[in-house]
Amino acid sequence: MSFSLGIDASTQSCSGIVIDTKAGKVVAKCSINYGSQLPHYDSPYGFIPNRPEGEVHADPRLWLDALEMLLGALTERCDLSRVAAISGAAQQHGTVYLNDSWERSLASLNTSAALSVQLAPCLSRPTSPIWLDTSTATQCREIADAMGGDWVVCEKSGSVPTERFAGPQIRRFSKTNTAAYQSTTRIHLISSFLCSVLSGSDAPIDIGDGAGMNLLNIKLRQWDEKLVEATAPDLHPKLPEVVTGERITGYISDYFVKNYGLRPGTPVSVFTGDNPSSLVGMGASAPGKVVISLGTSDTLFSALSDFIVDPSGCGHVFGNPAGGYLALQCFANGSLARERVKAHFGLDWVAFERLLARTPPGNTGQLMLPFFEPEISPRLRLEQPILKGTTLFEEWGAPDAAIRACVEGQAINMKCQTEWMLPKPDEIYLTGGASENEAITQVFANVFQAEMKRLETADSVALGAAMRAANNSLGLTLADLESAFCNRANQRSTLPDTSVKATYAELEGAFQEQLKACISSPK
Ligand code: XUL
Repeated sequence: MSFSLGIDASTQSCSGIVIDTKAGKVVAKCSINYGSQLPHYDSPYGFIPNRPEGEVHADPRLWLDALEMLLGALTERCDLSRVAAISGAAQQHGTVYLNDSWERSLASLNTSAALSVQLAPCLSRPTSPIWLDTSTATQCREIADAMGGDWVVCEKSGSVPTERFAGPQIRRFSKTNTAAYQSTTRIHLISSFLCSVLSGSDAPIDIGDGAGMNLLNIKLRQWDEKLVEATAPDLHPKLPEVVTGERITGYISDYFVKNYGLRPGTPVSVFTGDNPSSLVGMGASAPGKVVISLGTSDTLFSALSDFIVDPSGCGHVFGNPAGGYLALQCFANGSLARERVKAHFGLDWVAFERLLARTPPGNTGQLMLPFFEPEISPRLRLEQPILKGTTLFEEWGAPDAAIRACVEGQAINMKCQTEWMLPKPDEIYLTGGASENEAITQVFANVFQAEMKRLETADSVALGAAMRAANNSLGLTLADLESAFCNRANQRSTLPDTSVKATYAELEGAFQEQLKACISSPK
């Protein structure tokens, strides 16, 4: 038995990968897109659009249906009874609120009804705030005040109180819907919620994802009593246990044995967040390597051996599932912004890439602050992106220049915001859906003036989960798994064009000036 299954429940889709650890091969992979394959949830990008006050919520039943569709699709591609280890990862920060029927329901699932139907009555809050939610500025301030300031919270939890993080979200719920909060007996992250469902019993939270809550003392690896108290009343008993990444949380629930042919007794390892999982899947869990992931959110992250913090307060330190820390910067305007520009001009990805490739690096000085959604790095809420250049360009009349300005703006902003983390890297590992796009990859190589290396698969989150499961349950080391699945020899590499270095230094200066003007005079 050498197969390992990794699951990635991300913002817009749920993906899975099955690896054969003996043969060193990917056996099957598949992805379910929430918007197109579960359209009745009215969540085209994986969340419910147009909620008030910066709220961004998703329906947890959507994740359950997608998980079932994914496993169904995988049974058509491989024999799931050969899977001997399972783990997973989910978009970070989102919280799921459950009542006292939760554990009973998990233990007594009926194999002939959908999970989404059977577990719906356990939800004490019908929808879950996710990482795009920016509704908790007041609660962040209140938590900081109660703790003695932002930096006290940051020193303990690895981040200043942050709007999308679980703690401020829980506080807001406890204030705005006190009765429902009181009837909540368990609050899970999306990762630990799905891990519980797979293992048929209430699962712990791992330190990788748990660090994205403003509740954990990241150095002591346990809930911080003061933070927990400052967040909401009677919160401690509602939180699951915190564990490190090597914990087996249980064995596959009978529901999945009967419905999807998984083998009884298959161990399930604690789930983690998508970014910590991607760190493992990229073969970058040892310090010294930098990963950029171009997904719904764009992120840049790197394993750290020592605890450091971002002086701007926008960056984060999480736990590394392989031990030590993980420094991360998240950009809300990742794929969502690229998709908005693409949709604005009615293009597909092929045309987007063609137009991007035919425009010159530096875009003849035309630039965009590409923030459609409230941005978190830096914190900035624009009504629409800011464009600076010719009149035609500023009026959105030049599709090719607008596309280049969007991607260059994303890359330049990422470079500027992450300088606290590391000295200039010479090579960067690139992953996520948009890393498949050659023209986008070239822009990132040129802006960072660094070689971009990509694995054969862009599914590093699901791969990282499968590798972690194999490490925990099949007696394989992460180093062995890395050499089999993150094979450097098969990496595709994109070199920077050194002749455009000065062009980008100039554009970066102009970009910074525009940014400063917006931050000092917010709209
Ligand atoms: C990280 C973050 C996002 C989500 C969704 O802090 O908010 O990257 O994990 O991918």
